Amino acid sequence: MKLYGYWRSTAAYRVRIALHLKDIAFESISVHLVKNGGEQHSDEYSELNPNNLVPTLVDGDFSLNQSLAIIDYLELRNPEKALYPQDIKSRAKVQALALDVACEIHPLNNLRVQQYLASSLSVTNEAKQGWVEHWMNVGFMAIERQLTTCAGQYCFADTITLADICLVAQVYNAHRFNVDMSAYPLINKVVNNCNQLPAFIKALPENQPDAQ
Ligand SMILES: N[C@@H](CCC(=O)N[C@@H](CS)C(=O)NCC(=O)O)C(=O)O
Repeated sequence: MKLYGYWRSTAAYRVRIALHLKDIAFESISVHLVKNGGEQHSDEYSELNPNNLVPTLVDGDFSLNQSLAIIDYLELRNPEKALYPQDIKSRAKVQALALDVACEIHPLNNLRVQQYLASSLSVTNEAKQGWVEHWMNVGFMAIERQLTTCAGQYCFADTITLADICLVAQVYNAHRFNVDMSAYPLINKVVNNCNQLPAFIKALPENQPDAQ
């Protein structure tokens, strides 16, 4: 299996965590998101993923984009070490938490959005930082409230799920952008617990071969 990603990509980070949790061997192929105007825009990569975004998973002659679709594929392909609870209501709750990160926070702060703010709308670095902090805080506030009803050691009781995978990667990104996380004790606790686990440590951006 091959994973096209980038060490700092939060979406690729999610998939790496899932692969390590499931003990699936994979080869990482780096797509540098900044060098030469961004390798995600190269003809070769565009052929593989017309969205020009990472990650893309290649499993034999099958390729797939969208980190949550990839994780769902891995879950069905390798159901042991499940990333979702069995009970359908719990499963739906976990999915909703994951989507709270993947749909409500991540896309607004993506590289291409930030590039557009700066280049087409002439937004200053300071205002861009304000944008990032605003959308992260809106999302984290809602997640923190939800965790009061469902968190245990992890987002959903005491078992690792897709929600933890998404949250850990997003909080990494928040630290990268110096977002003040002090208002989110439950998020910090859950992320701290996850980051003690070998799969999460192996998946850390700094532990990737293309980390600079
Ligand atoms: N919804 C997509 C998001 C993918 C995405 O936005 N990836 C970012 C890195 S985290 C990217 O490739 N950005 C490149 C760009 O914005 O040009 C997923 O979950 O896979």
